[in-house]
Amino acid sequence: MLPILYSFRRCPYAMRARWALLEAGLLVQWREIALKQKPDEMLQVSPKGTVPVLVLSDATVIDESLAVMEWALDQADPRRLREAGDASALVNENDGPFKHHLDRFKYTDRYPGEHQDSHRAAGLAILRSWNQRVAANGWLLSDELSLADAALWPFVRQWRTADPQGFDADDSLQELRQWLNQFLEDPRFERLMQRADPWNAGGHQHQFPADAIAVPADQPLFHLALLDDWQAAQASGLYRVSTRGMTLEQVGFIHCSWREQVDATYQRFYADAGEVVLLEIDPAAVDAPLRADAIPTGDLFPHLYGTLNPAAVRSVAAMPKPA
Ligand SMILES: N[C@@H](CCC(=O)N[C@@H](CS)C(=O)NCC(=O)O)C(=O)O
Repeated sequence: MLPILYSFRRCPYAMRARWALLEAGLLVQWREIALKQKPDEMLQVSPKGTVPVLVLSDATVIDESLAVMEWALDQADPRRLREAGDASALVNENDGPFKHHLDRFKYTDRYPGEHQDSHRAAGLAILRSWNQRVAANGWLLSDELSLADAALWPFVRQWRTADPQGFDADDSLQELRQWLNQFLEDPRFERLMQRADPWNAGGHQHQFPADAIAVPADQPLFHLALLDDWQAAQASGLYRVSTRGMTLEQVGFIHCSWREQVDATYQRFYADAGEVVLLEIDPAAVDAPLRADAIPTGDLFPHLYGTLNPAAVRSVAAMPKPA
């Protein structure tokens, strides 16, 4: 059974959790909630009543967003978000002081006696320190995307939503704006923000992501590989090429096909390549998550969210060169 996710579309904590589920190639039963009318089923498993809440198939309840991210990345971390350094200090700064100032800057009328300007100044001081990090490194922790980046961007987006003109015109936030835009322009963003009516037990049961399905375990998968890459993988024991010229780390998954999709993929991407082999993969033997995701045309393609273990490859055939 798939895990159950209680979520709220615009909640930045739920957004960071969904981002990690997307990264890890996971599918969940998606229960969108209304904050004003939380379902009893959710409150029974997590009486504190905040989203996100993830309920695993063994009934384990994870009801802190960062813990949901950690759990998801334990299943798979193909872009190595957790290898870029320790995210905890930045996450604490975000979830503590930054969120405090963000709420009081954005919703000042809900906090009698608070002054918007002082919270704007304090929030901006934190944003500027993050801007300096991004200007120096490319990302918050290093020159690689990390868990800190994935955990913080929904909150920076919320700040921008509260004051788009101020945020966009501030010279001291230039690099942070570009950093935020990379998330907003990422195809994952649209998937993250899919809509669903609030869940009820008798209604339609959605999955997240809504444009994905589980990969059947009994239908072979195929992957086109350059012969040199495949031979190197046999020597090293791991194959990490996503598609021609792109690594698993760059893309986030290894492209695969079902049998009827192989020829078109070959014609499109490999017809002018050197020696190409067709790997037949047993989906039941891979040791990373599989998810079939819709591409922009709406067609579903199976994706492997981790390295390909050569032991899961059942046969290797040379692809005939086109006549
Ligand atoms: N520390 C929690 C905070 C989650 C949180 O506060 N979520 C908000 C929505 S953004 C919530 O559910 N609030 C409850 C409510 O508004 O009733 C986490 O990281 O998951």
